[in-house]
Amino acid sequence: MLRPARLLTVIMLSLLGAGACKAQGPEADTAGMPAASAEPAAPAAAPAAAPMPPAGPAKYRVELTPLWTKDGFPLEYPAAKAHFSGLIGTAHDADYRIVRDGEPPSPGLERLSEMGKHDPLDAEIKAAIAAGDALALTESAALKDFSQTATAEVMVDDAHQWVSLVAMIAPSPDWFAAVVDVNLLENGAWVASKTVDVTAWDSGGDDGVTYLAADKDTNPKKPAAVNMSPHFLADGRPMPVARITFTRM
Ligand SMILES: [Ca+2]
Ligand SMILES: [Ca+2]
Repeated sequence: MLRPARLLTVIMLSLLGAGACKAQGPEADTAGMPAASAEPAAPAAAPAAAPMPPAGPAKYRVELTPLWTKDGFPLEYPAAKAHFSGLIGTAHDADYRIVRDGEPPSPGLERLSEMGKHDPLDAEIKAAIAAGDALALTESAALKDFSQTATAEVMVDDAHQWVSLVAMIAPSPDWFAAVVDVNLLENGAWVASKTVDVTAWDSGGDDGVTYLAADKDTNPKKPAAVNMSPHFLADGRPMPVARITFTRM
């Protein structure tokens, strides 16, 4: 049984509903329809989902905070020399990747991972920019004082929403820190900020197995992969070597 107040509400809503139908009925019935059409009336089209408006270009501040310290990574930690090379990377589409898991490194990624040099990875990124697959080159200075952070800026737009950044873990045979395909577009809008773990990778360009191993070039190149060397594992799982925070500018 409906209580009187509730019953009254139901009646009023019914009347309002009927009024609304009446008000829009004639328009809806005749709009664009021949009066004597023999065709059955087309069912009312569901409102089309509004196309997502473009998010437009955006710029982010990139800040890398190192976690690769002697306390966290005690195995053979090269304390006297430990540093990250300058970050290098770009925002890109699905056709360009700086790092492809399971595929051999480009010459630029191999040299970055072994020597920390941005050349020729910067040229590879510029070629991707020229091809329309990447947006702009991002670089930072090297980070040698781990009480500090490394900073840079990265541009993104609708056609290049994935951000990948790499830096050499130095000294090392061919190990590098990377964030791969970070998506800063959520629900059609650029996030205000996002913090992601930075993972240690092995580029597959050198066979050394310790930080200070002598050069041992790998030929043919091995597939790049997350670094499963014991230097970076805790309980069998890779530990983040840094964190990167993206903050919209
Ligand atoms: Ca290697
Ligand atoms: Ca090599």
